[in-house]
Amino acid sequence: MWGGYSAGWKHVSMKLPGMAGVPFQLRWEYTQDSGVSGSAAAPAGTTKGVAFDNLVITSVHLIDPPHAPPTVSAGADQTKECVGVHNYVTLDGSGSASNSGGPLTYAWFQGATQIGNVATIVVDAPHQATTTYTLTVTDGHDNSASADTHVTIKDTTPPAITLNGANPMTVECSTGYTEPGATANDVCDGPVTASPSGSVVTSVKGVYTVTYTATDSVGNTATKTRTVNVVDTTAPVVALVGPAIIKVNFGDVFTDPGATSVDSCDGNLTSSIVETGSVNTSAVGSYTLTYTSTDGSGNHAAVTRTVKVIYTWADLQQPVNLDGSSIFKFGSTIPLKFQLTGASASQVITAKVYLAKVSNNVIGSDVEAISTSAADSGNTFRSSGGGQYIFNLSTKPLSIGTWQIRIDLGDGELHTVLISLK
Ligand SMILES: [Ca+2]
Ligand SMILES: [Ca+2]
Repeated sequence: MWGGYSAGWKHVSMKLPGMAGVPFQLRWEYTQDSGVSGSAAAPAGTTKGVAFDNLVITSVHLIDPPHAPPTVSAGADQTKECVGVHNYVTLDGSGSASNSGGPLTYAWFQGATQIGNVATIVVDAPHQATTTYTLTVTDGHDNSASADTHVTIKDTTPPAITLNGANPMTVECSTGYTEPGATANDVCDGPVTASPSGSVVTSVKGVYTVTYTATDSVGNTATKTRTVNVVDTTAPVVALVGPAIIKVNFGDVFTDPGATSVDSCDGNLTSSIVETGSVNTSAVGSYTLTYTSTDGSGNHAAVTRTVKVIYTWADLQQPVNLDGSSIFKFGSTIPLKFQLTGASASQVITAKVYLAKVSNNVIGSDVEAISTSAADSGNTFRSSGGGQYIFNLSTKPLSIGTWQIRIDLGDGELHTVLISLK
């Protein structure tokens, strides 16, 4: 602090940091010299001084000690994951300290713009950037100090994808697939697009994968997949070719017209139809043929056909009119005659006749001749050889009116004719 010596004066320079503009007091003790000529001066200006002549300064006591500058802390640098449009971050300057014992004032800056005036502030930090914030603290003696802190907001999180509809999804073969889509949300960016890729061929059974991709604004990409199972639970459609009931004459060759099968998924399955049952045209009766078709997924369907092997005959012969117009005298005997034809003629069959009253009215118009032969008992026709059969029907047990005559050849066919008794 002794700054020099000139013209018999000891120069004293004093720098008191933090005391700018602050009044202070110096006290000193001195011993008057023998000349008794001491004086003092206090020149204006920032450099205060006193001049003493013939003084010996023995001590200097600072009434207000020098003020050390404050300690500033803007807090540690921070890196935060983006959480949306706003990313609020606390800047904590509370670690700053006034080393002069007085209160601190705070000034936060982003660039040249002041953004806060308290120790701890919350800022909305820019997304996907590193921003520098500066804290300047000033104590009551105009001592100030500044420090920077850095806030980095980054997005390292890909969007989250949510599938619409079921996963896995089941689609019936050949019914079509409507893409149900997906949504995606990014924590930082909000809703983003989820685009599907991959195709579903609904006409072909199988397992398909549709991949949905969503990318946020900084290139974080997410994918999610949907499994689409194209299945076939639908049985083929089997259809008869030709009628469901076919009559074939005894002894004839039966040609099976078959059936067709079309499956909505597997296409034409006609060639793989399995037919069960058979027809023997050498034996009259009803036969069932079953046509079963099974698709590649085990779905099956069947249709059946009835084949009736019947005797061929030349119908009831005269005197019975087939149109129901015959009238016979009540109590007479009616000759019922028929002739088997074709291969049937060689057969010996059991043919029976049945009667049922239809009405008390007479509907016939032609009075027929009657048999003079004895009536047959029972109801079984007699064979007279060569496929010719006869039954002399007694009408004595009957009554006046209209009757239905039913002839049963034993082949399941229903042969009826109406006659009138008068
Ligand atoms: Ca993101
Ligand atoms: Ca099918």
